[in-house]
Amino acid sequence: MEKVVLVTYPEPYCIKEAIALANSAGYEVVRIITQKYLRRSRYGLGAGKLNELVNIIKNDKIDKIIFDESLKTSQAYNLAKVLKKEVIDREKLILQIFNKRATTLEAKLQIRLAELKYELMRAKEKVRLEKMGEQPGFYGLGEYEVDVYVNQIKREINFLVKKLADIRRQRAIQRKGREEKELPLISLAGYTGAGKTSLFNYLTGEYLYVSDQVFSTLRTTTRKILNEKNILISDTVGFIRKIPPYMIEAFKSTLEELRFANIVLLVIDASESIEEIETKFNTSFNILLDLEINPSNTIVVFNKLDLTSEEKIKEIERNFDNKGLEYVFCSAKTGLGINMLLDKIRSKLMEEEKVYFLDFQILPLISNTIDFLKSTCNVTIEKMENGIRLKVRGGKTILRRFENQLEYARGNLCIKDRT
Ligand SMILES: Nc1nc2c(ncn2[C@@H]2O[C@H](COP(=O)(O)OP(=O)(O)OP(=O)(O)O)[C@@H](O)[C@H]2O)c(=O)[nH]1
Ligand SMILES: [Mg+2]
Repeated sequence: MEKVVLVTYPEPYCIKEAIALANSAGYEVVRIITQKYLRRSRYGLGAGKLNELVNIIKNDKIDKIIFDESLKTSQAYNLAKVLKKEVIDREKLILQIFNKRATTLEAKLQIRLAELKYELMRAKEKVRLEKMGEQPGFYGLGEYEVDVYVNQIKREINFLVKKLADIRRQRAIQRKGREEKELPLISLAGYTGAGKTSLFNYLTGEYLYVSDQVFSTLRTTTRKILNEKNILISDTVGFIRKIPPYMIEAFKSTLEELRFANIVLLVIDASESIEEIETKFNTSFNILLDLEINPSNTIVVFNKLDLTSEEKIKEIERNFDNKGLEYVFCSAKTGLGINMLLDKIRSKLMEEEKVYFLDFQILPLISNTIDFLKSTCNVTIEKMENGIRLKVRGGKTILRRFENQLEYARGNLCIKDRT
């Protein structure tokens, strides 16, 4: 294993995550340097810390430096010049992990695409620095060659985008087949290490790879939930803080499955500190919103209940009660709480959303029924020219009952009109 110095932020969860990332990429962290602000213009870090780093490299056997933040080309170059060691920034580190884990063609293409985008952003600057003769590599490139180099990257990007679109289309066809059979789909989402795959394995009887390294899962797998009539569940790749937007874009097709799910289970590791739970919840929830997933189709699953104290559970409940989201506690390891989760899934699947147009004439006949709907379902009312538009989200049985009563009332109205 290559030995590295890790430069990161002083917050415990940042340190923990950065070490996990470094280990997943196959590095051994032998020293850690922290600084509150890592985006200084010349070196990312300040002069004092840079000195500390120089001394560590002088005295210890260090192969590389991992910098837990995105570095501009000029910063990476300045650092490499002073330290005489390769510096890997956070983006590159994540790419290396993705590269190690990728097994499917799609995952490999997505990673190549992300790499090219990383490269494209830095290409011009790199060529400029190399032309100044200060960095070895492809020196002597003229303006013309720079264009050739940049165009080459762009061409490969276009090719990959098309190829990935093909693969996505293929998947959409498969998905359509599933939709036509109307099989409800549940998708697992959440921070890496939350226990999505463990939960998937518990619910399906599968044996997918589970580990405490980051990004254990790099592709979507879909199976039937055991003992349920045709409910499908998908395991997906994990989220992480501060993934650069261009990478999210590259991985979108893997996460895309989430958009077509009837229910998204947002899995959170409840055994971590409240601070960490909040941060990870916010990160994951924002990604779901980015993917245009409706919060009312989401169930937050606090996993690792077996490692969570009574006190912690109460604290989490206090924090989440006012968020207006459904949540449940369980353990993918012991199975505790899983029945409750399945109950929630079943009753959510029973829900649907419908819109009714009711003219003013009919309203007095069904006002009690509407009051009942308001007390049990999610109802929005919009006034129209000659009636109201009623949007209702709720249990299927309640909606059917309402429709029957509506039909009955309309029937009565017809009889009254005729007499
Ligand atoms: N004690 C305990 N450990 C759990 C539980 N669920 C998962 N784990 C452990 O947590 C670690 C991460 O589990 P995974 O299922 O791989 O997590 P993941 O969310 O799929 O992670 P990525 O695939 O990296 O996104 C593993 O070491 C699991 O054994 C649980 O309920 N209790
Ligand atoms: Mg997983």
